[in-house]
Amino acid sequence: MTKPTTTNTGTPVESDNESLTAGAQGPILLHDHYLIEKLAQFNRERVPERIVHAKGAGAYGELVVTNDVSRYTKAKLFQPGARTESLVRFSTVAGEQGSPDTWRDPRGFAVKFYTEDGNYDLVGNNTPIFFIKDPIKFPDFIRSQKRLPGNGLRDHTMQWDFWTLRPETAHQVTWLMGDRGIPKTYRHMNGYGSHTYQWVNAAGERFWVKYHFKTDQGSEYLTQADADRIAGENADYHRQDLWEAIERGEFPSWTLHVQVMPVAEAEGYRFNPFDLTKVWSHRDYPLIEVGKWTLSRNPGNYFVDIEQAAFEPSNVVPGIGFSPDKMLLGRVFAYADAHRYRIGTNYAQLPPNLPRAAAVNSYSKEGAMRYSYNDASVPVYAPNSFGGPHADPSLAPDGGLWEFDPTMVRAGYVEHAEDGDFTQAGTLVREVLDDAQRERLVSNIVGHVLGGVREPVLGRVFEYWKNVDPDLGKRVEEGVLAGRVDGSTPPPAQG
Ligand code: HDE
Repeated sequence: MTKPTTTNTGTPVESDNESLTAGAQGPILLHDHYLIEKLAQFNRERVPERIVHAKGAGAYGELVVTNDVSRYTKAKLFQPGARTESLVRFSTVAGEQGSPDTWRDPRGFAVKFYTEDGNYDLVGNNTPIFFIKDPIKFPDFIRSQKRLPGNGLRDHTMQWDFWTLRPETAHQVTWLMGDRGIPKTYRHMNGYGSHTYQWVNAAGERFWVKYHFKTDQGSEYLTQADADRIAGENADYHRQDLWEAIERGEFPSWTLHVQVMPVAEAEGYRFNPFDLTKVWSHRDYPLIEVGKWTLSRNPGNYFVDIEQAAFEPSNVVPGIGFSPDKMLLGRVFAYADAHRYRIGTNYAQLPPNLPRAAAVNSYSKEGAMRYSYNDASVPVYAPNSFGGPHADPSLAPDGGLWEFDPTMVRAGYVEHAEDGDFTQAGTLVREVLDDAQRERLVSNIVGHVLGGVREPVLGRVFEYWKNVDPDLGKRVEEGVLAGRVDGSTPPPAQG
């Protein structure tokens, strides 16, 4: 026996097929409130899509700590043997909600840990670096990757105009134009916290750390040609792959590692350790295993669990803090602001965002759509004489303390010995990629540039790549000028 259809307030309805009219051929009657409820609700089914990372997919899982890193952090979720429920959302960056999963783009790798000290959100990407160093450039950067104001079309000249005028983008663009710019699936890509964070141990000692989720499925990619074909066949290719793998019981997992830098080594390190366009060499700071992170449950409802999921870098827990990374500090403001705009002031009460292992004793109250509230006996102000919650510094997250020169300036980061916009991009090309990977990198760049980059930007593109690596730049220029997507040098002119 199926359940009777009801209105949103539980009243059984007499028909889901015919509106109420005066006679079979007569006008629809205003008091057919069920008809009105259906049409009005339908008009309001969408919340604004994320301004970036609009297209994505997600799942629930668990982190199990397999090593002892307690000498670096007192965070409860990272203690030996700790098990913490988790939610992840993978995503692309520039595309709108209906865009193809297989476009060339960094992938979001947003992880929420439901810890007993509240939610800890590690909101990273599948790349250890990013395009820019200062949050003030973020709106400009994103707009240059999206659509022209006049015709609403995407434009490769606009993209390369921004990239070549902001050379700090070179490391990330080199990474993006390589194989890892189009992962085979969300399961076959690594994840990174990207920023430098701070860990604090029980003795109050501080360490700088970087997070690495190494895929246990192996890092695999799609060629541009395969990705273009799949984009036309199935825009939801990655979302479907993740869902079906978990449905098959083929639970994807990653091994979580950290790099740890003692605070005292930061100032003398060869790269500015807080510059998000740079990595720390694994030779300098080797990976230390933390645990196994496995996804094993699909969302019960995509809109409720994933579209309304709110990840925020500001969600840190005791033992974890921020760092002088300006991009991280900008994000600490921006995400909660985005959530309040996109899914309402009480977004933290929505199912995927509600802490699952910690009580909420905040003095926040009321606001649209609020449905849980403090007991009437709990005061709504602090201080108070009636047993309301009180702040306890000994329990609070360390937030991140560090020494700095307090003089107010607008300036770039302090340059360290080997800093430079092209140094790590060049190292990536010459020391990390093999010949075949370099070949595909050239081909992808040439193909993208041939996709419509005009002067005065085109000349700067060649200079940009020659600054990354002279040979690579030469091959890109020859490939573009010969109009050859494969980046091969043109055969000598016949005759
Ligand atoms: Fe984001 N970013 N971001 N971002 N970002 C958002 O938050 C922002 C940056 C990342 O699956 C937004 O809820 C600023 C770096 C992911 O729900 C927004 C800056 C990294 C997701 C926002 C950055 C990221 C977002 C859009 C420059 C990797 C999707 C909607 C300081 C380390 C999370 C939203 C999800 C989403 C702001 C740069 C990753 C607008 C201001 C760097 C994975 O708030």
